[in-house]
Amino acid sequence: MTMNDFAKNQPSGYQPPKVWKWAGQDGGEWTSINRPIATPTHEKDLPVGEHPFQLYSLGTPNGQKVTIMLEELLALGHAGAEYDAWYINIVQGEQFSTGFTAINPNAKIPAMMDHSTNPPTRLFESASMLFYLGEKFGEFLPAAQPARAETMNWLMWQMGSAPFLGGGFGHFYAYASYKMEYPIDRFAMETKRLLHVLDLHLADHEYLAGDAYTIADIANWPWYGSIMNNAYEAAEFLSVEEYTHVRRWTDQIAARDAVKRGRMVNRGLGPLEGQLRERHHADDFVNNTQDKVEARGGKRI
Ligand SMILES: N[C@@H](CCC(=O)N[C@@H](CS)C(=O)NCC(=O)O)C(=O)O
Repeated sequence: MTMNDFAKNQPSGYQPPKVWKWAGQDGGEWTSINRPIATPTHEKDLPVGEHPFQLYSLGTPNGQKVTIMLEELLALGHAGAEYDAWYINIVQGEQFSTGFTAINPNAKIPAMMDHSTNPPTRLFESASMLFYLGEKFGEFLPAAQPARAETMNWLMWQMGSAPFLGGGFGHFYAYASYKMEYPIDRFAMETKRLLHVLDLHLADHEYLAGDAYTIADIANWPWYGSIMNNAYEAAEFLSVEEYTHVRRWTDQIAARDAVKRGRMVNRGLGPLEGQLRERHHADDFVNNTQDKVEARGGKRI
């Protein structure tokens, strides 16, 4: 370890103990769900609807990737992509049930089952789901090289970079219970570098893998598009409008109907008419948005 001036540590004088112990440490807004262990907290089976795909998720950027992909496939007429989307409240720890961790041992949304296979196939990690769906339906994943490799390059780039945006920048800038200059500087620097990587690439590519819209765009848009649109209320802080090509790509993808639908599914924040907590039928976008469900005293139709 590098030598340091303990008086400058935070809190002042802090020295890491020899062995770290769990003592309910402050994790800002996420304190109640942070745990250093991976065992489930409670017994509970998950509901199963009638469609081939059963999605257990929440409308965060990682959740939106999958609902956008499913809505894009349905828009192309792939009835086999019909799905039930169940709402998992991660703040209340619903991801730690026995039913959920049987699908995703990592206890994070999204988790999904494909019941059209025998036995059913479990899916965890959003990129794994996008790749699985892209292969299964032969869509949004180019068959020919080099476009296929380029799609996978940008898909994996998204998976590697998102923790710096969310767990890094978002956590320290927006969620931590007090502001610390060092991590905010470190992760703002990295977030801006990642935006610049994207901007340079999109300057001469319409989409991430080239001319065609692919799972690489579907994975990246919920993260980088939301940063462009003031996620963590940090658009000004990060000077996002410098990234003009990312702005063009963000707005172009946001205009797609399947994207507009996909980002409503399992959403628990924002205007009630933009939240479709559970999705079981295409009609739910008309009948069961949260404003209408609440006006009926919680009843779905
Ligand atoms: N690499 C995972 C990340 C999933 C993830 O971080 N999910 C978050 C919400 S966006 C979660 O479930 N957090 C709950 C927890 O940490 O307990 C993926 O892309 O699927």
